[in-house]
Amino acid sequence: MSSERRISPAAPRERDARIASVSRPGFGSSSENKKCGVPHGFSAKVTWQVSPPGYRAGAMKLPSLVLISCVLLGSVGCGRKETSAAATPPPPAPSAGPKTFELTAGDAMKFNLSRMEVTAGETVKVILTNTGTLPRDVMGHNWVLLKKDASGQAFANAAMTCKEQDYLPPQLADQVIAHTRLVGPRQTDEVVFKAPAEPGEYPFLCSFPAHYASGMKGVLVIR
Ligand SMILES: [Cu+2]
Repeated sequence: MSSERRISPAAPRERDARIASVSRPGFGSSSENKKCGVPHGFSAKVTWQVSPPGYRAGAMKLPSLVLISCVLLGSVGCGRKETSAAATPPPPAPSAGPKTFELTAGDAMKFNLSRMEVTAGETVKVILTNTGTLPRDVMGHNWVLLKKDASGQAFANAAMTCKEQDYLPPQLADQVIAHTRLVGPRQTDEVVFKAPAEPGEYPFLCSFPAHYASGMKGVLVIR
């Protein structure tokens, strides 16, 4: 039996080189911003790992079958059969990709999702599309996932003076688990990362000035 689960493919458009860069040279731009502390080096901490497919092992669905067999056979050796059957899990569906979330944000300064749930260690893809019309300089959006204990408010505050770094404060780079680029109207960016192993609620936000205060935030729940 093969799994029917499919993840709708992300729009193929504009997917080009976005995932790839581990440390995007364009991140802070070439000019230095003294107000923002150490230039560059921000994205060096961000991991863009992709774990092999099938990371999340499927739960066994065999016991009920084994039970039925036991009843029919009415014999003694069933315990051992169950053990051997359970030792060979079904192969993971080869088509299973990362768990994908399609985020949108427009001129109203809201994400369409404020809560996302994933499994610990799962590969996650977040696609952010700016559906607005205002210029990137006045209404850009990004998606930044922080560590569990990080403060979204503190990150947003620090980001305000980091225009040259697309509002990603280098001094708080170690609080960032993953992020997209800052996208302007009708632009899309996406990021693939491995969900943290520790369950809990991880804050995410848009770090463009004043957007956090306007409610561009949420939580990624790790189960
Ligand atoms: Cu925003």
